[in-house]
Parts: sequence; structure tokens; C-alpha cells
Amino acid sequence: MSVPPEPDVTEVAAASPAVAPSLLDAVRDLRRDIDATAFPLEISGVDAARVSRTRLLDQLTDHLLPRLEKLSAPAIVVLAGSTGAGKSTLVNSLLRAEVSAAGVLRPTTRQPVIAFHPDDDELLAGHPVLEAVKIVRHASVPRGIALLDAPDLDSVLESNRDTAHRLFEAADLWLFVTTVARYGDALSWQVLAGAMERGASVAMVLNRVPADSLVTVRGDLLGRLRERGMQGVPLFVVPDAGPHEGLLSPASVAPIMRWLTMLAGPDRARSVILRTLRGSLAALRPWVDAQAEAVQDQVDAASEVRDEVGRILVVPAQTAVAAVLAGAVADGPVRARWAELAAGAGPFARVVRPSGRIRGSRRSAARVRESAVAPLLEDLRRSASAALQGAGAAAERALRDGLGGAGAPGGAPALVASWAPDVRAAAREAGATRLAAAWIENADREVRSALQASGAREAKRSARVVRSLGVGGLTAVVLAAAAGLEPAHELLLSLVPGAETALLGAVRAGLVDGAREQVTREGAALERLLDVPDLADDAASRLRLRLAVLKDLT
Ligand SMILES: Nc1nc2c(ncn2[C@@H]2O[C@H](COP(=O)(O)OP(=O)(O)OP(=O)(O)O)[C@@H](O)[C@H]2O)c(=O)[nH]1
Ligand SMILES: [Mg+2]
Repeated sequence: MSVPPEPDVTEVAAASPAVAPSLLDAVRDLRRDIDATAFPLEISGVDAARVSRTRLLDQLTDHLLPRLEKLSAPAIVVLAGSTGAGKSTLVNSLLRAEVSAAGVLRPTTRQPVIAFHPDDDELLAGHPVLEAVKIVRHASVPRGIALLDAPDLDSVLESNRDTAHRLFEAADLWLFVTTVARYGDALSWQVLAGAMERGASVAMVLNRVPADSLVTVRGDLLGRLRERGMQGVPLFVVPDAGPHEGLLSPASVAPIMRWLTMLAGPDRARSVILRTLRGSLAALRPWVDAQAEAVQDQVDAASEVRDEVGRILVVPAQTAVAAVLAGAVADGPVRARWAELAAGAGPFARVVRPSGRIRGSRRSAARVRESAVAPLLEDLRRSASAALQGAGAAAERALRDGLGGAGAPGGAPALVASWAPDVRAAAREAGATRLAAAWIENADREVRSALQASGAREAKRSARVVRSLGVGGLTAVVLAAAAGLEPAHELLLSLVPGAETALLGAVRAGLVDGAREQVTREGAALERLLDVPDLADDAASRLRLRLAVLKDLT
């Protein structure tokens, strides 16, 4: 069996753009990312970048993508030819599936059937050719082409001129199917010539050719094509399968399938699209590059603002630490409450005898004294909270001053202007309250573990202290001393001589850490305004990646 030489498909392919999903997808991805790009910081050049983004988006949405989608739409391959030529059988045999009914009754196919790959659904959506045809989605159709099995043209013309017209208009490629008995018909050649005049590409299938006449018939047909100036038309010869049901052998239709697959090939289709859109696609690159640069400028500006926040907060942090070490938490109500509790019969009065011995006590009396101390703990908690809030507020003021004025990094003034003060104040109050409560709780833990850790001699003394003041009472003394209250400090040293280094140091450090923490939180709150994807370190790489993909494809 002689197989016809593979036809030269260059010309046909050039006129029949097929799908290039990768390029279309790349441009769609690019559009989505440009759409998602924001320039949140008001830095110099941002207005131009925003205008450019809008224009780029319009260009992609209104011009480039529609054109690309149109060019990427699958090529419509119409199988035409006289009734009984075997068009439906051929379609089924190419796809190895019964997508179009074939049969002995003439004519069999009354309504055109179009078959395409399910993934091409979206690309064909709204195509006018779909209106009057039966649609079959089948995965064995190569992506990028749609096979349309038409009724024979005479009957189409008789029954429905509209449908015929639409088929003629839609066809990117006519696969003209004829037989040995019919290829001489005048009508066939008229239709062929008409299709070529309209600029459609044409290929011919000589079907059901008996083995003994194969060579002769093929030669004769090639001669006729040459006579009419159609020597470029690819010709496929399919040997007669004899009386049969169902599909032709895969081998007999393989050359046609190979050729269709080649038509649909993404590389070839891409070259067609590129020829058409090369200018527009090339113009995109510097444009996208400039957008990526503008995004990088935003990222750099954000990191400058972060650095500046760190620099600005050095002084407020030092001031806050100095203030608590200087006794800010001990002033006011705490001092007054202490005086009250240390006077007369108060729990802190005469705890240590002039001899140095600790006042002995019954348990019940210690409990009374411990509860009398509770208001002092509450005063300490409130005072610590107020001091921490004050430190935070000072840090916020420093940030607003430092970032809001002339000489601040680009974008910073607008950023602090958008920083809502009331929200911040409420969050700060809650944060300071928690930090102060944690300070008290930690002190309680420190005291308890110090009591347990003390050696034999100290243990006796500790036990007396606890009997006299309760753990709560001792904790209050330690806290007040750590806050800087002098009389509390003195009492603590006379109660627990070794307290200065370990216990007192730890509780004081807790207060200092809280002050630092409160200042840090102000900076963190401001920096959260910079926590958007567009200002992340790698924000520009998204567009650069799109650019690289586009470069690879064009
Ligand atoms: N002997 C023989 N019969 C074939 C061959 N190819 C198709 N047939 C038969 O020819 C008849 C017509 O085939 P179809 O595929 O329905 O032809 P069609 O071109 O779609 O016809 P319409 O739909 O009427 O335009 C069917 O019975 C097929 O089985 C072949 O190579 N040899
Ligand atoms: Mg048919």
C-alpha cells in the first residue's frame, strides 16, 4: 500500500492559527498580576507608575488579550464533500470514536457535527459556528483544532443557506473528501476553487481508493490539481477498506492525523501569533520592566521606613527604661499606699524588731496582713500599666514626629498620616495592662521559687517572713522595691538580706523589659501597615518572572 508523501504544511498552517495555550496563559497571568499590583507608598514617581499600570492594564484587557484569544481559537477544519464519500467515517476513524453517525442511508449526516478537545471549550465559547451544529467534546481531538463533519454541500445549500454560509465563513481549512467515482464532478472543483478564493486553506482526501487503481488515480488527480494551479494543495489517499462496519484502520488515516496534529502544534501556532502580535508583545517588555522597577522602589522605600523606625525608637526606649529605673512606677498612689500600710498597726509597721528579729506571728494574723496588702498590689499593677502606656505614647509621638516631617524617608509622612491614633491608643492600653499583670505574676513566681531555693539558715528566716507577711505581702515588698520605692527596698533588705542580687534584680528586669517591649510594640504596629504583599521583599520578582516567561515565548 502506498502512503502519500507528507504534504508541505507551512502555508496551510500559516493561514490557520491554532492554539498556543502557553503564550495566551502567559499574557493572562501577566494581566492578572498587573491587575493585582498596587503602589501603596506615596513615593516620588508613584503617580507615573500608577498611570502606567492603568494604561498597561487597558492595553492588555482591551486589545492584546482579545486579539490573542481570537488568534488562539482552535482552527476549524471542515470536512466537506459529496454524500457517501465517507466523511463521517473518516472523522470517527481519526478520533477512534463514534462521534458522528455514519451509514448507508443517503444523506446520513443532516446536521453538522463539530468535535473539539474539552480544554478548548473556553477558547471556542461564543464562536458563531457553534450555533447550528451538534457539539461533541472529545479528548482525542488534538487541542487547537475543531473537526467539523458537514452534510454534503448540495443538501446544506438546499436546506439551509444560513448554515452553509456560516460554515463557509468559519472554515479555516477545508478538508475536501471525495472518491474515485466523484472526483471528476464539476461541483467538487467549483467548491474547491470557491474556498480557495475566499482565502481558506484546502487539503484533499481521495477516499475509498481500490488498491489496484491507487497509483493511476493519484497521478491523475495530481495532474488535475496542477492544471488548476492547485499543486500546493496537500493530497491524502485513503485506500478502500472494503465493505465494513465502523472505523477504518488507524494506519490508513495516520497521515491525516499526523498532519492535523502538526497544524495544531503549539510551536507552529505560536509562530503565527507571534508574526501577528510581535510588535505589541515586544512593546510590553520595557513597560512591564518599568512596573517591576516601580514595585522595587516601593519595596526599597518600605525597608527604609522600617530602618528609620528602628533608629527613631532608640531614644524613647532609653527614656522609658530610665524612667522605670528612676522610680516612675513607685511615685504617686504607690508611695501613698505604702505610707498608709507602714504606719500605725499597718502590716508593714514594725515587721523587723530593733534586734533584727522578725516579728513572730500567728497564721491568722498573717492572713489579715496579707489581705491588707492586696490594695498595694493593685496600685502597683495600675501604676506599672500607666508607666508603660506613657512609654508607648512617647514612642508613638516620636514616630509621628520623626516620620511625618521633612527629611523623613519617602512615603513615610503619608503612612503615619494613615495610622489611626485612637485604634493605637486602645491597643496600647490593652497591651500595657497585660504586661503589668504579667509583671506582678512573674514576681509572685520569683518570690515563691526564691523561698524554696534558700539554704538552711535562710530557710528559717524566710519561714518567719512568710508567717509575718504572707507570700503576697513579701511579693508586694519586692515589687515596690523593684519599682524604686526606697522604704520598701530597706524593708526588703532587712527581711531577706541576700535579696538585692537575685530576686530584686529579676523583678526589676521584668519591669525594664516591659518598658522596652512597649516601645517596640509601637514600632511593630506602624510596621504592620507595611505588611502587604506589594511591599514584601520579593514583590517585584512576580512581575520579573512573568517577564522572563514572556521573553522565552516570544
Ligand atoms: N466499501 C467501503 N465503504 C466505506 C468506506 N468508507 C466508508 N464507507 C461506507 O460508506 C458509507 C457512507 O459513509 P459515511 O461516512 O456515512 O459518509 P458521509 O460522507 O458522512 O455521508 P453523508 O453524511 O451522507 O454526507 C457507510 O456505510 C460507510 O461504512 C470504505 O473505505 N470502503
Ligand atoms: Mg456523514
